[in-house]
Amino acid sequence: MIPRSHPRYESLKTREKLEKGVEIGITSLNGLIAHGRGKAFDYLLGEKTHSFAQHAISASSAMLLLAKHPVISVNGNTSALVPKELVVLSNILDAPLEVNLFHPSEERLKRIKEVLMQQGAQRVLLPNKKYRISYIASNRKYINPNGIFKADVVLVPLEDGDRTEALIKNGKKVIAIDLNPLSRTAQHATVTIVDNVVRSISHLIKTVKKYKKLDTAQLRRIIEQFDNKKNLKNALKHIHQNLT
Ligand code: PTJ
Repeated sequence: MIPRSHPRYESLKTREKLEKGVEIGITSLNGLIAHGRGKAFDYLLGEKTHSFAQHAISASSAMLLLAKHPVISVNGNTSALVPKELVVLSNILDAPLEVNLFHPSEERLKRIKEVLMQQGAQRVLLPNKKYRISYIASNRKYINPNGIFKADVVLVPLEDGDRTEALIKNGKKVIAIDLNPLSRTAQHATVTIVDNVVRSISHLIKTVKKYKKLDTAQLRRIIEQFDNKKNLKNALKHIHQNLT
């Protein structure tokens, strides 16, 4: 049990959630390594949600609200870290959750679905081996015909590098949440939220709720004003300033 007074309480609680994820069979061991990599970048970012992340969250919210078929992709890390928040977002957007794993495991797919259903998810889709996206060799190529197959916008919080590029080549818009602004995912996404998923997901929920009142023209303007390359440069500038 981690005492609340511990100066690294939040960080240690997050680590504990992933350990539990491994114990209950939803997170892969590789997920722990991925977390460590993310954490290093989080230190460099000062463990805060910065204005560049807020800008990306605004653009993402507008994009998700304008989408015809938005889909939220879930993996072993996000299902352990923010399952409830993913379900809330899915319900507000009426967007299905689709479990998509890099490290293939039928057992993990089932368990992650159970965890999301326990949190009140209405639609949790699993990959169907008859459907796939092109330009990708890994297990992530398999998709669901009612989810990513017909999606125009896919939210991919925290994942390995090759799928974002493939999704874009398959004509999808991709919103990524990634602490590493240099990762392939971050560099290739349509919108990149450089922030910890643990912090940014609640900001995303809040902004989507707020923007639900806006009309199409207002939402389009928010997207038009956003420049992902410039925003990524700001994230890197911030890391550089922190280091010097
Ligand atoms: O459950 P699976 O099999 O689908 O596997 C999921 C992982 C995450 C293990 C898999 O996709 C993987 O190996 O990913 P990578 O290549 O380690 O990339 C993960 C990316 O997420 C890295 O760029 C990390 O910096 C970033 N990251 C890690 N933790 C967080 C994060 N970004 C945002 N919030 C985090 N908490």
